[in-house]
Amino acid sequence: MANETFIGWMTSIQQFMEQTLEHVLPASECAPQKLHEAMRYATLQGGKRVRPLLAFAAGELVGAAPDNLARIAAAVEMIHAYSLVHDDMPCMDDDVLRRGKPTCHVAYDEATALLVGDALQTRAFELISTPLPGIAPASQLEIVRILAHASGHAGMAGGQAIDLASVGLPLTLPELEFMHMLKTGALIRASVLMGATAGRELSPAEKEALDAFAKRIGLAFQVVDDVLDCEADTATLGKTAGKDAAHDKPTYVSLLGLSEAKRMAKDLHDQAFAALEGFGPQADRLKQLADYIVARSF
Ligand code: GRG
Repeated sequence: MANETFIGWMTSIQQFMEQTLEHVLPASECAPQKLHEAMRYATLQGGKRVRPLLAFAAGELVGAAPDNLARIAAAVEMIHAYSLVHDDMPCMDDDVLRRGKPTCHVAYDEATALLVGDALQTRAFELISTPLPGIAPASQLEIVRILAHASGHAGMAGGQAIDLASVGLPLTLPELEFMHMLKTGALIRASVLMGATAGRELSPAEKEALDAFAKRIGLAFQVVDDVLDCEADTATLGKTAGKDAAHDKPTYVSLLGLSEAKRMAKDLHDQAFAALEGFGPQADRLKQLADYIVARSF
């Protein structure tokens, strides 16, 4: 795949992910039909699949098997999809539009949306705890641990708790960064680290370099998200634009202003690139993804 253009590579991974998710999600014809249909509604045919792409790009760096990466990537995407379903519920962000269509609790109902999140989360862990051919049990256990840590109180759920408690509060830049490192950054970082744990053993220095890349790019993703919330329209984003300001949420734009926030995204992108220097062309896919994450328009 090394000589493929980035767009060609991205499209082929996105298609592979769609097929994988189709396959690992429960069939909507099987009982309980409503839950299964809603799980598929919330996960299939939507989203950029940034986390799977990161897992694949990191996995390619270590020569991981595509079928194992597909399962790892499906698991992280299902955790992400669950987080969006719960985040959109009236008890949290209370939104009606996600990925260009009605949010899960609007299309179904609140109880179903709650269960969709629960069931996507447990299915994700089932997927990566079923033996992954060619991966040593200790490495597989580490993959499970990485995802559990990134999803829970010390990662995404913890970040969401801080976010909910921060509405209307004047957060400092370090406080905002801490929240986003957990809420959005943890799962992005985990995507890279899980992909990288599915192949050849990395040296401690290589692991550190990939981790530095993953942390910077996770934060850059959020800074760009804040900029887009301010600059892009609802139709382009496929979710309600301008919500952060409307809800008096602290963001990189509200703290730094638009041009400084853009400069911060570029600085984080450059730092992410610098972290990969030691890998040479092997890390080109990750660099191309970093370019995409920072330059994206939705
Ligand atoms: C409910 C435990 C729990 C956590 C929710 C991720 C999250 C935490 C909330 C989402 C709120 C939000 C819009 C955060 C900004 C960054 C972000 C995660 C954007 C959505 O991710 P994308 O752009 O979405 O990768 P797609 O649809 O492309 O997959």
